[in-house]
Amino acid sequence: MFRVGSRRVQRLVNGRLRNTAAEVQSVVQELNSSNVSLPFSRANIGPFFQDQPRLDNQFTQDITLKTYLKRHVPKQFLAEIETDLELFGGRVATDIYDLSLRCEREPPYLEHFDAWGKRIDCLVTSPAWQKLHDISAEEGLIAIAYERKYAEWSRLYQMCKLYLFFPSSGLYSCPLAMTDGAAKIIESIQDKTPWLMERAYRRLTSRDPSQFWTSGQWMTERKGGSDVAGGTETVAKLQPDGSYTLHGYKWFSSANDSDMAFTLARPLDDDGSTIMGTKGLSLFYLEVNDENGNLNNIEVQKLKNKLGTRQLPTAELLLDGTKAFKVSEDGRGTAAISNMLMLTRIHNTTGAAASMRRIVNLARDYSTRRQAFGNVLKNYPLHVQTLARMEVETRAACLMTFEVSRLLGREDVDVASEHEKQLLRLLTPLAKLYTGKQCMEVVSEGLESFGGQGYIEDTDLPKLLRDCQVLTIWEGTTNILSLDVLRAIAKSKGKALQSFHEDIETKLASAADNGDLKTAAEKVRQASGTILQFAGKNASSLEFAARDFAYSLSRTYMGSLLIEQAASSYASESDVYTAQRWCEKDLTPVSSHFSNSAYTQDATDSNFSLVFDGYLHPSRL
Ligand code: UCC
Repeated sequence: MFRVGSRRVQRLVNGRLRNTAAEVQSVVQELNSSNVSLPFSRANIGPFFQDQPRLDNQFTQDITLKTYLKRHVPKQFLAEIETDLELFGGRVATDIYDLSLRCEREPPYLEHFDAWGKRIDCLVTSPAWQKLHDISAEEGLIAIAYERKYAEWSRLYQMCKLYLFFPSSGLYSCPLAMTDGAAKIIESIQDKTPWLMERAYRRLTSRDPSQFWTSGQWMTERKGGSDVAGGTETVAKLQPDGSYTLHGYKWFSSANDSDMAFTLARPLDDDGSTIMGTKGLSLFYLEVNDENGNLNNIEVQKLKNKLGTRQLPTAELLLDGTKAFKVSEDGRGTAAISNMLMLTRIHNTTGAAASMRRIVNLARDYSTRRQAFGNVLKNYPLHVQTLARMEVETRAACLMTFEVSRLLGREDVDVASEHEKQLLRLLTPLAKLYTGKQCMEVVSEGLESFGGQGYIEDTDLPKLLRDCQVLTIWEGTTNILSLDVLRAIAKSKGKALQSFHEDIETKLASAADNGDLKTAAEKVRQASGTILQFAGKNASSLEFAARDFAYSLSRTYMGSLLIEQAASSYASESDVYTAQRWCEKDLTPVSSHFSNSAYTQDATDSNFSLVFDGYLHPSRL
């Protein structure tokens, strides 16, 4: 019990006394001799008392993932896949998680020169980062998708494993995303460049750490990353042996400890000129080091100082005669690299869903441990309501991730119908853009649920938020991807949208006999109809509405996925509840904003006036 022995002591405790050292000493002596028991004396402080959140097996507790797999993977494959995911779900909560923490604490750095002044541009990475390279190979994180041991379900299995990996990967998931994309490109062009199968594909898809290669994707140049056609300055000079040398500056090159890269450049004509725009771009394959281990005429100018993903080396690279090989037809560079973009966008989606799942798991566990106002957090309905809203978002993002992966698996082995291919093309940017935004919201809310501890670096929680911010940016920002959604619809002459609508109808049909899902299903059906109608009537002004349009498609499709899962025989009551809660949202913000005249010329003008109201440089407007 806190009992104060004398007025002098009381004043000292209250901190009002300006003591000399001698006075303090005498007070302390008085305290020691007066049997006073103070709570923060060294003897009484005791062990620290906040119980920290625990990471349990990340597969075993994932109801949404387990149910989805049961619904889709045939029995002859399911047991093996589940066994491996369960083992891996344990590792990502233990040894792999520990490696990821080490990567955060030992970020990569660059040694430009050796002790004798020779330029070496040596990238130094943590031993933990290198260990994650080996684990990635051994666990088959790329190989699984290309071995195709589980037929079309191989891709889903691989993505589920990557989903478990992402928040414990120390961002090694970034090189894996690009490696996967590179393998997909090489596979798609193997008829024309069979030598790349032996040279690179074999290594990208290896399970042997000593053979396993990772790949970079160097697209972004000094003028920016979105407008690739306008920003690519790199030129390619033909050499007598048929190879090229590349000359350019790559501005944002992630995981630059990779072994190879795909990049875009403009081949020089005989007279030294190039073709501008998309039509001038070709795709090139290069290896980062030559046969002696020296950089392939690449200078690493600097490592980027980033908000997050600090575990991951990201560099500015000067290509100064880098030997490379053209692997697309002239002018087909953007189209050829889009196979890679599609994969990295799906990886991005997986990372977003995984980050949400991780923070929700941690926040849930913490709510059973943390006491406040005399009770455990889990007993406060307001707190649980907040967690429930996060859980609904997370389940929707997860189902979107799994569904896109499943469709990709069908495309991989050439069993996807035309309708499914169009759907995959449309869903890929939708999934990437929408889950990126959801992730920021849920992870931020998740940190808040830890109170001040969520803001403290030592808890390893803040990095979750820092690392998520990039998911809305790289591989295409939200607006760029919203425009890509329109590109997918236009390229298919509207068939992609029709496939979307039909697929939703099929999903809703599975819930036709379920009274609990009736209202939700009706809402999704109406939303899908509204979207079709809106696109039909406003085709010419869709660009104004692109973001809201993309959000509408995403929310509506996620609604249908949640309903389909909730209607399955493996579903729990919470699946039904999730679908009901989701469908209470405004599923079609594009229609609501349209009603408010948000896409008119007047609104555009007002937006401009609003944004620049008070701007101090009118001459720039
Ligand atoms: O590189 C980066 C960082 C690497 C780190 C990776 C980590 C991943 C982590 C995952 C988490 C673990 S970031 C930079 C990434 N850059 C982008 O994402 C580019 C963003 N910009 C775009 O997406 C633009 O929309 C562009 C570049 C595609 C627009 O270019 P254009 O020149 O205007 O494109 P066009 O003319 O519309 O299309 C050219 C061709 C067309 O083919 P054809 O002629 O056959 O019709 C298009 O259909 O490319 C085709 N195409 C596509 N095909 C364009 N986009 C796509 C697509 N998404 N899918 C299929």
